[in-house]
Amino acid sequence: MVGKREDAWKLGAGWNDTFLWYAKAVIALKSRPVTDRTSWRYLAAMHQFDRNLWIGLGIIDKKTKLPSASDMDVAWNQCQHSSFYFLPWHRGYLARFEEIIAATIVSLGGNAGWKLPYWNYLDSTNPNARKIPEAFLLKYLPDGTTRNPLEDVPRYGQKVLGPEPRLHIDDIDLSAMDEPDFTGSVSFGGSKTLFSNPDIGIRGQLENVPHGSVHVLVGGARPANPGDGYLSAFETAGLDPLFWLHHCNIDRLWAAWMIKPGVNMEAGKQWLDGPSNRAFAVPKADGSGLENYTARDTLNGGKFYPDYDDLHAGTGVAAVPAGGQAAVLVQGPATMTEPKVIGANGEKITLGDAPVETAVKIAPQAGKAMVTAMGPGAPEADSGKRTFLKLENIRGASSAGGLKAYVNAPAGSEKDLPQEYVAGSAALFGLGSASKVDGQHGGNGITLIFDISDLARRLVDQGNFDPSNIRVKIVSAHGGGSTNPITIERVSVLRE
Ligand SMILES: [Cu+2]
Repeated sequence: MVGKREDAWKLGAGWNDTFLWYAKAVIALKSRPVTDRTSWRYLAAMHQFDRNLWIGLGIIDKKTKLPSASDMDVAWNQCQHSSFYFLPWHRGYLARFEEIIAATIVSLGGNAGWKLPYWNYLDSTNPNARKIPEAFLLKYLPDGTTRNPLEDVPRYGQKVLGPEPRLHIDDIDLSAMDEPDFTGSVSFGGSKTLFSNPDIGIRGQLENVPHGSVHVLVGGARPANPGDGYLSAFETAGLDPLFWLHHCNIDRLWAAWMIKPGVNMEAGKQWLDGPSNRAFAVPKADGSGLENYTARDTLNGGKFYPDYDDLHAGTGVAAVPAGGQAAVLVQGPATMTEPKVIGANGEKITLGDAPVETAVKIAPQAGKAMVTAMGPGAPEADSGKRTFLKLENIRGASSAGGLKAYVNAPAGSEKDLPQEYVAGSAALFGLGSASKVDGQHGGNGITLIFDISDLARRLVDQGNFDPSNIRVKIVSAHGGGSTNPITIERVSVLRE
């Protein structure tokens, strides 16, 4: 036990001290009533709560006494997704969770200073990196009779992370780390929004991959209703002890991105002091009340600023050579101009098991300008411009699905569609929650943006790019229990 958060795979095989104490603390938190702010279920409901779903899954029953209405209004259903608040909200949530676990370990007779480990799945130097850490797969604690709470949770997906063709989800990677801007519709951290629960903005690239992918790849689904594994849905994700290690790595990727040369961090008051329409809240570490925080509290010098043992392994961020200059954090307006819609398809589309094709039409003048700008001998000034495919307001009932989009691919069934035409693929983590219509909101669903700059240039070079007829083919799969189709309100092409 040290003062920094460490790589889960470097703590020792099987039942190392960190995981054994974590397991004991989880058992203690699970035994607390849901009205207790330091209980396992209260903490998970802060992410998202659905009473009927929880009753259906046996997490509570119809008679379970819930916290007061004011407690639930302030602290439950807070998770921030599709927003530039995604990273800071989760950072505060993780930090307080870690403190509660650490305090519980002390009360059970363990040492002070327990730190949340991170699951460093993209560390290419570790052959085990993509495997779920061992302690989360063992059925019993070392005594051989106590059920292991780190394993005893519905997971129907992968035990070793990789592509999932059945769900049309490509392999996870670190491409999000290349986004220079924290904020924007195409960005590292997400678009500028108010309190984003339910989802109201556009997901940052990190929130999509690896974040959303790992949720769905591990959570998976079973053929039943409700069928999503706990990690696959907002309402149950926090009930899986692995959730916290996954998010710890996402949080570390943010910390690593911050030391990359040239990145452009958000510095506006709406982000630093927001959201203005509803404050973030966590329980006090002893559960005696609630306490507010802002994104500012999650930055260097703030009460929730984390300390990691390493920001280089598995982050793609190079270490500064000895004697070299560390990057200086830039704070200011985004470096990228917001891309503009230059063409869209005509109608809402409904996805099924077979690929669905829709045509995006760009007006003649804009189309001609685009092809000229991208083609051979293109004007220098245009070479850095990016082109995007936007899938707007994707809606569906299950969260454990995925989709993949192709541009101008040849005719054929999905297995014949070559990878070279892929515009992007994504897990649809939280789709069910984001699509829900209730009294207060209409359910915007999820909006995804894929960078198709290279693909579009290649298609122009091949003479396979008619701006008046860009053929977008989309395949999708939803979780086991749902029979409702996935729909997409509009498909558009954007240019910087
Ligand atoms: Cu998450």
